[in-house]
Amino acid sequence: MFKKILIANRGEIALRVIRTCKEMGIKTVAVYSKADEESLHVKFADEAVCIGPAPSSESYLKMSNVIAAAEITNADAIHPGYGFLSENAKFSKICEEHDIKFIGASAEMISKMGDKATAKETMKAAGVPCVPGSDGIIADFEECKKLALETGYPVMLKATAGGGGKGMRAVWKEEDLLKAWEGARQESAAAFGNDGMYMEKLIEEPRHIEIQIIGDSTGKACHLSERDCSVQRRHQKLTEETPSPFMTDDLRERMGAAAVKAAEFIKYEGAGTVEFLVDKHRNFYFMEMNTRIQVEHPITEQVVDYDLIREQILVAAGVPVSGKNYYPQLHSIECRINAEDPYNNFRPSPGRITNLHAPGGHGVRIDTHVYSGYMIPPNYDSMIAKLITTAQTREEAINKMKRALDEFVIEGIKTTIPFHRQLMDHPDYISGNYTTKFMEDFEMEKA
Ligand code: MV4
Repeated sequence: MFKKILIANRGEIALRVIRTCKEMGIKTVAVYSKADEESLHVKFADEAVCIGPAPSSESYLKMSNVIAAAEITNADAIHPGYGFLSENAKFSKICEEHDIKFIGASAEMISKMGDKATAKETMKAAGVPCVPGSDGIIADFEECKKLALETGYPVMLKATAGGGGKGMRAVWKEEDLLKAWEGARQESAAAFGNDGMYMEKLIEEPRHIEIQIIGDSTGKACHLSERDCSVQRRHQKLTEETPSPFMTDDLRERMGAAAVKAAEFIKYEGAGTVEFLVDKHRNFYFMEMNTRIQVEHPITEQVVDYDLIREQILVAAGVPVSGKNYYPQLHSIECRINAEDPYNNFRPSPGRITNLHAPGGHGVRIDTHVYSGYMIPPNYDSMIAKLITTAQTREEAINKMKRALDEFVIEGIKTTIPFHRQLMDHPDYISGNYTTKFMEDFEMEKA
């Protein structure tokens, strides 16, 4: 078992990993930028190393500095959290070359799943349902035009190096295809240095339902059921829940089995998430595979009573997984509390928290690194806390979320608390009748 783990991240996820390491008797090393000198993860870790100035590119993303911190503290493993270097194949490789265990996927796996067209071809070969469309990358516009006719409009053009909607274009009729093709390729080349495109039949008003999987070093995998992440704004998840209100026992069995098949086919090791698009007829299609722990992992932990970070560390240390699948015994909802103003187009609202009162009580979990007096730096993403409620039924979990949101006081900055409070009163949310289009039509009621 590892003696010392360096956490190459910040904020709530750094705290989350430190907590589990402490429970496992593993020493921890925090890395931090100058802007994070007063952060809790620095205070909670056994050791802390400043790896550079505020900008991520000169600190949390600077691989040489992260590796140097691991070397001087003699850490035997690195947990990357999510974002930053968590899906950076080069970093995974550098860890391997320095004999430091990367608690995540191998460089080959990250590259394979990170290239969306390759990931899809792999899943097709594994027999996982995929959206009809191109076989891999489209060679040129002539082939694009031909494929769109074969697939049938509307179609979705997607960047193979993309994800999160960048370089993606929905095309409803042939006369719009050329402009979409050129626009998507330019956007993808600019964002990723890669203009490779693939095509899919457009799935109208899909739900985003993802399956948590864990694979071990023997090639065995299991699943821990689904998370519904359909409430998103500009491809940023706002709230997630498990079980999905759209799920049936039969669909869960089939999606879980497809995710396990995918993981075992690629001999996936560690925690991963297989994302699916689900249409209104409950057909599901592979969308992407994430080779990291996800922000929303706590709702799964809550309903199956399972520490996913602990499992990641055990698998990385070579311990086999149980192999059994896990099904939700409760209902859990996560609301992402961001330092953003929902009354002003969710624009960022960094600054000092002058007063904070966090909710508590039965079935309320808060994963956060902020505290009264904390100065939220403008350099990093805006999420400052995750409020998670868990109860026997969805109605009770929603009711508990309303009570917890009403109790949650954060003064000195604007937050998305008012948005979540209105969401919990929205008839389409309460009925569970929402898709990825929900936020397009959502309007905040004036304060
Ligand atoms: C789609 C789609 C409809 N049809 N693919 C958005 C980002 C990336 N994860 C893939 N996405 C989509 N792919 C086909 N063939 C609709 C989306 C989509 C979406 C998917 C999940 C969650 C939110 C979304 C918001 C807009 C579009």
